[in-house]
Amino acid sequence: MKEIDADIVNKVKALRETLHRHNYLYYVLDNPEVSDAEYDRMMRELTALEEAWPELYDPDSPTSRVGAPPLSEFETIAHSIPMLSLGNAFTDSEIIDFDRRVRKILGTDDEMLYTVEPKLDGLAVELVYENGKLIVASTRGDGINGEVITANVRTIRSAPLLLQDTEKWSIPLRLEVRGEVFIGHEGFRSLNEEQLNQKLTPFANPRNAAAGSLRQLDSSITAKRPLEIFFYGVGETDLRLKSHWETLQTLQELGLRINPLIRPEVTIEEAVDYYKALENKRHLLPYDIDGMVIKVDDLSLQMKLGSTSRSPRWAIAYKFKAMQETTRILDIDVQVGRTGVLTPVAHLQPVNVGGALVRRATLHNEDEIERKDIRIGDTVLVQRAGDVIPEVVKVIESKRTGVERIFHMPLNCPVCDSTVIRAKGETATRCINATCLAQLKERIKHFSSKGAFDIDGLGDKLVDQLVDKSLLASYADIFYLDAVKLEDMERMGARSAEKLACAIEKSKKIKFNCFLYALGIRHVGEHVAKILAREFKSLDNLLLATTEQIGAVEGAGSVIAESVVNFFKQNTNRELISRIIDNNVCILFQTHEKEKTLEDKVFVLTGTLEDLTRDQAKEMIEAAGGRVSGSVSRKTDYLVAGSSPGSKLNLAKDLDVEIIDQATLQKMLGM
Ligand code: 9MJ
Repeated sequence: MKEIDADIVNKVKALRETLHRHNYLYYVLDNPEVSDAEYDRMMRELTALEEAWPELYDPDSPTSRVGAPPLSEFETIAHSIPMLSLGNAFTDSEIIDFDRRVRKILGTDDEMLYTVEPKLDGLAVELVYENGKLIVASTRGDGINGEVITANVRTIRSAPLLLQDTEKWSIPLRLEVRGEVFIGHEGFRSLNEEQLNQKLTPFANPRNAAAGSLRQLDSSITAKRPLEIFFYGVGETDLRLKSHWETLQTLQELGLRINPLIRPEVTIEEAVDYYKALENKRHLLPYDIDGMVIKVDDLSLQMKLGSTSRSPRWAIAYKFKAMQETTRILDIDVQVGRTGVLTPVAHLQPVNVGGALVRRATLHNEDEIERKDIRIGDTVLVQRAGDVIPEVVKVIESKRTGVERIFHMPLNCPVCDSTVIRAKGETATRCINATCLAQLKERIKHFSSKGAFDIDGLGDKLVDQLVDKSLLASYADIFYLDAVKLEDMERMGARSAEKLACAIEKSKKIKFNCFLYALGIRHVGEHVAKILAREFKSLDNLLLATTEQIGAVEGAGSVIAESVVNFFKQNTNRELISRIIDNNVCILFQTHEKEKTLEDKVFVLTGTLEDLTRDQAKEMIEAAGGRVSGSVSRKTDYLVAGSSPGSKLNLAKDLDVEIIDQATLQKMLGM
């Protein structure tokens, strides 16, 4: 037998202690001190050591536990079938290994078929329905026993109190369903706004907000929280089911919402491809996902595969790269934005967060720095969410050494040196010097950005140069630049000058909403610009509109209305607009609403269409008033089938859903 090295014994002991502490901080206090990635790394290291040295087995090791201990305030209930957590994978080769393992256990060389699902970053729950009625709901707890949170779950709109009676499925006598409770981005934003209004600490992320909301002892508080649920599996049930996909379809039929991005019948290679597609799409989703779950589809094979003490052998979570990491703040400086707002920015010890090197993070404003007690030299948790600027989530106070320095907002603008002001009741500190070059540069960058004039090649560095050399004194001057003037700039050859001049010329045809957004009117972002463009249809109409008329538009309101009217009232702004239009900028106004020919019709897409991507088809259907759903049900009006259709085609045939091809769809769209 191998002799165990004392270093290994100590390492295992230290990892267990650390992980126990982090479990407590995460699950009980909802106040984690390390990133999930760091936690996962430690857990994997401990698991590997324990596997290599079985003599070190300890039933109390953090690896022997499925989840959190139940909270004492709630009653507990035993799950009929343990709610296991999923094993994790982080690379393609670990997924290929998973597939190999599955086939080895099953003793087959045949290709396996899997169902793939986005992995929601929320809290696992189990709901028990008897005779179609929700009777009890519980958290996963430690996997064996969960906390009873029925009253709280009853407040979640997407968790039905009664199952749907369908022709196809008679209501099961007993059904235990499992799913993930979460809070979406929009709900999270408004919840935190409300927390701040009430002078309460905002939640660090949607997951913490969902956890805090679900574990409220007073369910009237939970009722005010924007909790949602997607279902993804069953516990004990008397439904006779053959496959996981059939399970999900059945849940859907019974009125239990499943995620529309779930895909059935994929090979392991297709699963890996779908993971990449999901990772790219991740930031566009209205809720957080932290990976993709791959599940063996055939339930009899799932049974054969069984589980380890920790997780099922028939499923694996392919995690995305972590979006949170810890690092140190080296310094804090201040940036001036296009509206003169001073934003403190942290310079970080560079750190890889979810595959991108992060060097800077926004600290938002003075109040945020004070609230989070962020100091120069602090070790902090940084977070990146999609395309959003990285931000500091919290300070790791235990890493403080005493040399950290408190940051103070400057009294003067760091660019033009004029005195800055912070109005009463506002969080923002502003430079109000209208001729401040920092503001001008930012306004021009906004004007030429995507979603506005979208001028290819007019990058930030070039704008800085053009302003510094007095070639741009306003955004209207862009249209008075030419290749000759541009060629004089640093790192600008004749060809790139010519290309940029062409891009400027091309940008002169602009949709009204993009034009409005480009002007940089306070409170008029892309969304509001679209609303205003749709409502007022032309620039003249909007110029003539009163505060009341604009304020009455749904989605606008008095703050926006006042800002728009004030903007157009100022002569300098009117002159800018005239100079833009005088130089042949052509604003494209939408003259008539597209006919909503497919109003309320539900479409499902399957297979590869001839020359449309699914996203293009979806956009066209939605523009005509239709809806695109991810799965076929009785509510589906049309299944659009391309080549190599999936199982949706058979289901559509079973349910008598009309099946059409791309050409028919295009005809319906009047193309
Ligand atoms: C999440 N979190 O979205 C499972 N999950 O299946 C999905 N979790 C799961 N499936 C078995 N989609 C255990 C956990």
